[in-house]
Amino acid sequence: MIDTSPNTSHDDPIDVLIVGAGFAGMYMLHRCRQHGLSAHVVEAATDVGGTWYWNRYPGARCDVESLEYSYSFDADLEQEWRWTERYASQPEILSYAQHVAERFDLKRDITFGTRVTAARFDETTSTWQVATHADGTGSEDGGGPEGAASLEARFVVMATGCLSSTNKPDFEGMDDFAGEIYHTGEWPHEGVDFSGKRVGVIGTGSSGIQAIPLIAAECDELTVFQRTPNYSLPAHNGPLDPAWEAWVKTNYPSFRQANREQQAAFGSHVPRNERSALEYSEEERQQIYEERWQAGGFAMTRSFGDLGSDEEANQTAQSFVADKIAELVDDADTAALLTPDQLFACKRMCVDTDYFATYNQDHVHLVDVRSTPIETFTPTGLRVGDTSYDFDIVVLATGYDAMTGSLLRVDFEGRSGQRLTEAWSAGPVTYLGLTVPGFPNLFTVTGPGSPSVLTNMIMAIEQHVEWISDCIVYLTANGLATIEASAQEATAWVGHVNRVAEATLFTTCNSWYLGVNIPGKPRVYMPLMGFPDYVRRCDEVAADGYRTFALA
Ligand code: NA7
Repeated sequence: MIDTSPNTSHDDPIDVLIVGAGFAGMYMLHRCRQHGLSAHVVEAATDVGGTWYWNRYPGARCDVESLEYSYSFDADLEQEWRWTERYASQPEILSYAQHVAERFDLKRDITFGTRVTAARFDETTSTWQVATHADGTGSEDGGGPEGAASLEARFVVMATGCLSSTNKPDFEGMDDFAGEIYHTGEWPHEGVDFSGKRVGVIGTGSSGIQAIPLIAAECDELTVFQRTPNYSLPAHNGPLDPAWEAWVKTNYPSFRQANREQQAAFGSHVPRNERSALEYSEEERQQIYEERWQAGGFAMTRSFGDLGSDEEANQTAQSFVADKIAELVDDADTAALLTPDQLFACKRMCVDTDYFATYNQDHVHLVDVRSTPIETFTPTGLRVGDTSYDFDIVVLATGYDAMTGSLLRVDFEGRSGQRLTEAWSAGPVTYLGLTVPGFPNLFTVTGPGSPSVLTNMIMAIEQHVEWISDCIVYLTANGLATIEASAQEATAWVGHVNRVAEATLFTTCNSWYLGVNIPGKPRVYMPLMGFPDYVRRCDEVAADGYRTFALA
């Protein structure tokens, strides 16, 4: 059984309380130990893995290539771990997370089955007073203890992930539905048996697009409810090419460094063509798109330098994909309904295996719920307009309260009793996406205002964890108790993040980057585009002795 009450003595606060045991929390713990800082992790799940612990739906897979979506901080780990596919599946990524936890003996400092519910900054002691609640899901060895506990820490590091607070639309009548309902982000560990079942899937983002072909392969009837048709590029997944693996492993340090110089911190072997799409003839352009479509994954998004800034250039990518969908989908009406009518790559791009072709199967149906939304669930299914659909299982692939959801779920109370929910009522306010004015000694790994979800997350996590741990070491070595972002710097930072986004076309779509998928959430472009420039800025701030912060 895991100890659930680490260092609760008020005489002896721990240095760093880490919330979350996904890739961010695990590395943060390891790094703290390396620096001789006392640290403890509180994790709601029963094991490590974060997003890869929760997202067990069929087809769940990372769309950054496996040799890149992995830690770079330990050369031996990099060499010894063997990925089997070009794009790793959820079970394999979860095994990798478990391997890392074991290799670095992390679990002895992780309390599982427990949520941080509230945290108050005590201005007299310059520590965080943190409340936790064990929810009874407990540890894997048979259920942890239920109940509340508190602990005290000098620093709190939120490693809660960007896509971890599920969005479950409040459809009328949902409680009356007699069948089963599952959200992709809270998938049952024992799996779901779709054989012989009538299944409805709501949502066609990355999760829906990955799950739909596999659910279709198993069930009797599948009906997909689509509000917005999405762009999806073929993964062309397959067994990992041994020659490519050998090359990468021989050159890992330079390969990682080349990736860190990419806007999205991955894909240095598929460089971005910086020239305008409009500089090419139609035939040349088609050939470039076709090569990149065949290369698979996100390659096509890097076809030309102005797809994100010039509508006419973007239109050429839109037409190319529309033609591909028309080729892949037999029924012209279904193909038309699946064809996106928004800018290419404006919402989060999806990567799929056989998604569009799935609609050629007779038992797979597509229903447009944009013109007529889902009206209500019924005891036997759901109703759209005058049409009722009967289901045994409904899958909610309806996404997340992204980037801020899991941060705001904790009742944070900063200086002078200020609540984070109030401070962020008009949108998240951070400095560097790492710190929040009014909330000293609180750090957010891949927080809003940092490149985070626009990058290879593991690279972004490593950069943040290293910056945060170096900062705590600096403060400790210099006898400083607190670090706090100034309101002025944070306002300027939010302005910078917005200006960078507004220079592109990407603030115009209803994407979760803007928070518009959540009713009432302020419309603010939350992530910052451009990983390498961002890293340079963070490094400059550190090299300058964190002088843009208030240190005391
Ligand atoms: P997404 O990308 O937010 O997709 C959610 C989908 O659910 C999307 O198609 C939504 O339509 C749809 N949705 C949400 N609410 C409703 C309601 N009320 N009615 C009908 N349809 C609805 O989440 P995912 O889990 O697929 O992916 C999240 C990220 O995980 C992904 O981007 C990767 O980074 C990994 P909408 O587009 O809002 O019209």
